[in-house]
Amino acid sequence: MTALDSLTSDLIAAVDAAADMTALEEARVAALGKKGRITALMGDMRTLSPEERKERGAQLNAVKEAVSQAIEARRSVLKQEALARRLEAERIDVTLPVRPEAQGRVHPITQTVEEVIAIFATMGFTVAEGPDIETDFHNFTALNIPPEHPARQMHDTFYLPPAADGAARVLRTHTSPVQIRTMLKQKPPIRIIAPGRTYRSDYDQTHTPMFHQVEALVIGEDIHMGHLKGTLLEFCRAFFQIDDLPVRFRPSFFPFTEPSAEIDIGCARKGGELKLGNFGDWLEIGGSGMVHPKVLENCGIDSTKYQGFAFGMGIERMAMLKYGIPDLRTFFEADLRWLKHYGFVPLDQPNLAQGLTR
Ligand code: 2NM
Repeated sequence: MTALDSLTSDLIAAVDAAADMTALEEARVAALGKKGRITALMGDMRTLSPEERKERGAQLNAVKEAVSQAIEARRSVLKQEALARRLEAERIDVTLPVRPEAQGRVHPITQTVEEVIAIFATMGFTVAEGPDIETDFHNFTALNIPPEHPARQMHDTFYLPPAADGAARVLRTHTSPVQIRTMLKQKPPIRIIAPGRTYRSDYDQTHTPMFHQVEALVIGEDIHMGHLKGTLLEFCRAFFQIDDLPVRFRPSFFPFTEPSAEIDIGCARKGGELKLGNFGDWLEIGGSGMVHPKVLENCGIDSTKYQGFAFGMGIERMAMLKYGIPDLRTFFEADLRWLKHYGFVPLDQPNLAQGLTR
C-alpha cells in the first residue's frame, strides 16, 4: 500500500468516525481545508516536472474525490440520524384525546328559549323578532294601553330621548310590540312566538330591570279560546315534561285581550319546597287572552272576520321552575361558577381529533 493509499484510508476513517456535523466539518478541514493534508500535497506539486505533476495531480484528484464522496455519504447518514432522533423526541400521539380545555356553557336563559322555540316549532309557530328600542305607539298605544295606565309611568318604563320625528321611544316593556309589528305587515293567518329581552324599571328579589319573555300570537278566521287552552296545555306539559300537569285558566284583565286569563299550573308547596304536578295547589306562570278587537283594528285587521289568541310568559320564571334555580338575580351576575353549575353543555360538534366518539 502506497503512502497515498494509507493517507486516503486514514482520512476516510476519520470522516466515517465523525459522530456529528461538527466532527465531520473538522475531518473535512483536516483533509481539504486551506491547511489540510490533501491541500498541502497539492501545493507540493510545484516542485515536480510537468509529467510527474500530471500523474501526481490525477492521483491527488482521485483521493480528493474519494474523501469528498465519503464526506457527503457521512453527512447524509448524520442528517438521517438527526431527523430520526427529532422524530422520536418530538413524537405526537394523534390518537390522544384533546386536552381538557375550559368548556363554555349555554346560559339557562338561552337553553330555555331554545326549548320553547323547539316545542312551538312542532306546533307550526315561527319566531318573530323586533327592536329592543320601541316607539310608544308599538309598545303601548296599539296595544290599547290607555295614556293614564300605570305601565306608562316614567317610574315603570325606561324612556329614551324622542326620535328625530318627535315620536316617544321606550325600551320595550314586553315583546307584544313584536306581535303588533307582525300584524301590521303580515296578513292572517298568523302563528308566531316572540322571545326576547324586555325592560322595566324594577329591581328587587323577584324583578330585574332586564328580563326575558316569550309571547305567542295566533290569528285566523275561527280561532277561539279552545285553541288557546289546547296550545298552552300541550306546551306546558312538553316544556315541564310532566304528562298529567294540570293547566288552569283564571279570569283576569289586560287592556290588549278580552277575555283575559292568567295561566296557572299544578304544584305542591310544603316546607318552602315547590314541586310541579297534579297536587291540588296552583302557581301562576303567565297571562293570556283573546286579542282585543281594538288591537286587531289598530293593526289593520278586520275584527269581524278574524279572531286570535295571545299569551305571554317570563323566561326566567320558567327556567327557575324547570331547573330549580332559586334566585332570579343570579341570572345576570355573570358568575362563572354559577354558569358552570346551572349552564348546559352545548351539543357536541364533530371534532377532528375525536370524531363523533362522545
Ligand atoms: C300577555 C298576556 C296576554 C299579548 C297580546 C298581544 C297582542 F299583541 F296580540 F295584542 N301580544 N301579547 C298578551 C296577552 C301578552 O303577556 C302576559
